[in-house]
Amino acid sequence: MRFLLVDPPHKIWTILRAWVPSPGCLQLLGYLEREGFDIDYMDCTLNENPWRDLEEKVRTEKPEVIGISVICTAFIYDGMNAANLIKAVSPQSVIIMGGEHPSFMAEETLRDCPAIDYICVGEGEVTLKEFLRAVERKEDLSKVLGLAYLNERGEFVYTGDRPFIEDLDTLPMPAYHLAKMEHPYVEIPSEGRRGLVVNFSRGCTWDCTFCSESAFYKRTWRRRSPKLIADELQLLKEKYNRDIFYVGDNTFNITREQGIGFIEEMTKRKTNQHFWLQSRADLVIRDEDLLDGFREAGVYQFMMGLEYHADSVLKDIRKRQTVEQARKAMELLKKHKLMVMATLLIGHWKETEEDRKAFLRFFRKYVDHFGLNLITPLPGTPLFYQMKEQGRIEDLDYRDFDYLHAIMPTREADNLEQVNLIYKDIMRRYYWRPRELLKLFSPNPILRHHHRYYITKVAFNIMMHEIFGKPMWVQSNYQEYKDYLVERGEGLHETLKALAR
Ligand code: B12
Ligand code: SF4
Repeated sequence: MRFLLVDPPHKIWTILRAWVPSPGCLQLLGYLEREGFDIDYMDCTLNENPWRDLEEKVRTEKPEVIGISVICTAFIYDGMNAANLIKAVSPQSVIIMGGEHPSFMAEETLRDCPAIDYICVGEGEVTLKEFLRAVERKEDLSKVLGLAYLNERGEFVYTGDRPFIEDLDTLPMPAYHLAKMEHPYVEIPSEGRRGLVVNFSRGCTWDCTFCSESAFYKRTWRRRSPKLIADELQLLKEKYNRDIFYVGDNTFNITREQGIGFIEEMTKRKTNQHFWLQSRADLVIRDEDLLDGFREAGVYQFMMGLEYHADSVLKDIRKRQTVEQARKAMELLKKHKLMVMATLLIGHWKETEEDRKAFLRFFRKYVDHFGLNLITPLPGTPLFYQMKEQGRIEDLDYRDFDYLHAIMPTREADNLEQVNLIYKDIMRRYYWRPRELLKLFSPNPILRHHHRYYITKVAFNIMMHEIFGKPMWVQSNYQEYKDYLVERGEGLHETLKALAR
């Protein structure tokens, strides 16, 4: 039985301009391959004609089961469009969708898009394996944990929680050999041509109200052991020439042992690779004695979710961290010659212009890489339910749930356009300062490269767009699904057009 895993066509994020094979998809594929399944993978964003190539492949190969991966809310309509197209050209293929958003919003997704037959709720490996076996043997799917579907009467069925895999070390290496690792889009332009995103752990033990990751993994954390992490990184260096990584783990060093093990392995292997890790201020402080070791092991930057400069807001979003800790962590990183990336959240209900001035004053003193976001009530998070109850969610177009679009007004800015302008204004005030522009000539090559990329490519493009109406950057092979349907013409397209999102 043939299984095709599809990462649907997406518009690449204008800010990052990076595309990488999804670590979750590669992990699923590696697992299924080891279990002996006949698998195939299509990362459509990288295809010359993303929608056409997807349609052609499904039409000619008609795989029995097709999986669609939707890793974030902003991608859900791409996933639904792919499901509709697939169902139209191969009605006999069974479609299963997985990922965070469909897991949290399973019933809504199934009702909005009847082309999707099943949703895998939660972690995918074991559920998908059991699902494929059950489909192959025509067994009762209601016995497979972690599945959601609509039964013959149209009632929503959830088969129950799938327990998490206890030990991530039991998973095989992600299937890099099935990814288009040589494709020119597979890079992280802000970090370098040989950049890649990797992922070695799942979840987080904190419970910030806006965080979908901690909600998805129910406030648990599991990790691969440092030896296997180092094996993967070494493979990526030797076989794929990758040497700079955004490590997607939400909180890399939840335990000190993980950090110590990583430092020992990477120092021993001398692969000369560079890492951007994510952590929390309190953990950076706790591990101060390890910071030199991290740097010597190749870490060049810590990204911390510092969010805001006021303890009252940090308390509201349940950050369980203080402004003083944020300051101390940033100072320590500087002291140990590590770059500081802060992810920050603005657009809080009670926020005022005075707050934003103080916010900028506080963060611009230390931050090398300014990760400004608008607070977003991602489906599945406590914030989503809180805001829904209070009727504050004004934009329900999931495409906008990418932290760059205002979804909720604030007490002061009562329409979303105003909130969007506030965001742009802070970005402008942050980047167009002499001190920031000087970083274009920084002696630190990573910082210099990063700023040249952001200022000369991203910020310049945005400025030209806003002043002269020049188009915003988009990948050259990008095609809106609706445009594809028009181009495609003939019989099916009217039905599909009516369903298109
Ligand atoms: C890699 C990555 C990317 C890549 C995307 C690569 C790709 N091909 O999709 C890049 C760098 C491009 C990216 C961009 C963005 N990302 Co991103 N990204 C990640 C990251 C770091 C890793 C995802 C991953 O592989 N995780 C590991 C695996 C194990 O988890 P998983 O993907 O959930 O997969 C498991 C299950 O969901 C399930 N599953 C998944 N698919 C399928 C399919 C089937 C058929 C089945 C059965 C099961 C199944 O099984 C998998 C294995 O158990 C996560 C953070 C994280 N730690 O997860 C953020 C994350 C997914 N990104 C996020 C966001 C918001 C974005 C952006 C929208 C904006 C931003 N600020 O980054 C942009 C997208 C805009 C755009 N147009 O490009 C959020 C999503 C939040 C949400 N709920 O919407 C996350 C969680 C980060 C965060 N905490 O904020 N991202
Ligand atoms: S610390 Fe980070 S990963 Fe953990 S719950 Fe908070 S936002 Fe999510």
